[in-house]
Amino acid sequence: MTTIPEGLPSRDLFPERVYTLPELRYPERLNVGRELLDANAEGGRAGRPAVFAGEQVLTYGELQKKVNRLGNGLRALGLERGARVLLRMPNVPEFIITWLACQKLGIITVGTMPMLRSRELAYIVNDAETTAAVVWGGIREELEKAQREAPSLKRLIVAGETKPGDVGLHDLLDGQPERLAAEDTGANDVAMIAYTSGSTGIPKGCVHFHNDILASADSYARYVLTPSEEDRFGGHPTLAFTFGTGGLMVFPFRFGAAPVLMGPFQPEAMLETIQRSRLSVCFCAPTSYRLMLRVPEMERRYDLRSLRLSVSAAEPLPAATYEEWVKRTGIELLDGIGSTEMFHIFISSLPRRVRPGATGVPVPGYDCRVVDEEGQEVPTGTAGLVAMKGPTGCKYWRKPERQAEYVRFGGWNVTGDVYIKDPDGYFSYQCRSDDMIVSGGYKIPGPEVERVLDEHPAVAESAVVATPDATRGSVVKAYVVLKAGRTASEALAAELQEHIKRELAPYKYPRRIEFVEGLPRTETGKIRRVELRRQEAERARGQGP
Ligand code: 3UK
Repeated sequence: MTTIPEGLPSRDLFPERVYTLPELRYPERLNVGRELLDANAEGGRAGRPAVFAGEQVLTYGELQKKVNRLGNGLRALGLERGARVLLRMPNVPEFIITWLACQKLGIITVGTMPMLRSRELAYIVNDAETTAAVVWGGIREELEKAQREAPSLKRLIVAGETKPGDVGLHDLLDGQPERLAAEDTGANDVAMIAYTSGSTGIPKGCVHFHNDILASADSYARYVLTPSEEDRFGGHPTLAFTFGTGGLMVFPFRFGAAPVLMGPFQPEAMLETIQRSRLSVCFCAPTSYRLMLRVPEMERRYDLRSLRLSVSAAEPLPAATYEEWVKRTGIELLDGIGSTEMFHIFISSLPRRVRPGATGVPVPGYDCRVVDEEGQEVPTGTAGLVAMKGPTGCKYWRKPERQAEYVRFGGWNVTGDVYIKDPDGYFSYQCRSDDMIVSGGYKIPGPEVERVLDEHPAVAESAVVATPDATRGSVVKAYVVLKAGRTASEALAAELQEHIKRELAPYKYPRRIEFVEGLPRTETGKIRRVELRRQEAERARGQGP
């Protein structure tokens, strides 16, 4: 019998984790850092490439030395097993080095999206009680601001550009020994906490154990992507988002392959990287595939023949985007739905068995069904909540009340997505069952944007919903009621947009704003967002006012 670590839900709220594939039988003692790094460096791959970034290539041997030296440096600072360390970095090798060093030491990594603002960061620091952070020099400011409201964060280690007086990541490595034995962690010890703001805007930390992280590689990646050490994995999800943690770090390392790190998404830059770095597996949100397809003559201007698979996740992939990509590039595009709670993809299209418009079938190792509100399976062809069980599952950090919403019906995970299963076993996404807005793969909680809009002195109240958009799938739309004496104008709309970009991660800002006299409400006074969503959908179809 294993004990449940501190910060985790009680046993009755735990997801049922099932290990049906032979590769998922992990030993009781397991360290994900050892499995992903030392197993390669000491298993005959020391000279093989491990990380590509611009002109830089690190072999597994070189990567291991850096990781070990940093691990020894972190230990010298007094950071030990069980400590929580926040990571705030773009997709640079330093992110990977820090993540692996922490894993080898049994330190819990808390990755954060580079776009987060100070109030969002302060919440995470306080909730996870992170005592140290490794921050990229260029994006340190918001974290330094957050420190004022988050006293547990005592120590910043600065990577990239440093200032006098900083503890620099590279100084920490200096003079440290190149050997470091991985801690003897348990398979069910906490390895990382990934934050998601979900539908309400109160962020939730999703805990993943050492075995969860490997399980995603040994189910989804192993069976759907069938990787080899020759593969080069690339794409734009940030390493802190589990879509990127898996696709650009865990999956390549599990199979002795290498990630290709690149800057923020730009369609031409992405196409050029595919060609120059000979990517073989590419991870992007559908919006990015649509933007690449807009580059004139993209399939003739860029040599994309190295790509054997492209993966689309984080938002629904319409049949039209799938068909245009496959027709013009000749490369297979696999849709997959994943979540921060489940770590990675649990329903996916399979190569040569794609049904355009459907997400796909349960990933080997996962059992998925469509259920009603009581957890009863609904007949095929009927819409309901998608529920899943597999080797990974939702474990919220210190949020027992939210845990009960995600893990239901005796251990099934429920993401809040409405699906239809057809008689052939294909699952098709329909919509979200809550107020989460999905735009260009980003998740934006409507209520959070409302709360911050309402802080503006001109705003009496607001309602924020998704509205259909040809490029981004959906965009954020705010209905705003102004305070008496304030007049609607384009300048005020722009000011409200700036206010959101300043206070929250900029991708959350409402691209559309409509000033209205009042908001539709229920008899009990709740805003009827569902009404506004319907209005937006009707207008998009050209039927509305
Ligand atoms: C939505 C999709 C339709 C869906 C993620 C791959 O997106 C990821 O994690 P998040 O926690 O959001 C989860 C929610 O996003 N979604 C994701 N993929 C699809 N909807 N079709 C899809 N293919 O609402 C889901 O509940 O940000 C994706 C791998 C790891 C991830 N964390």
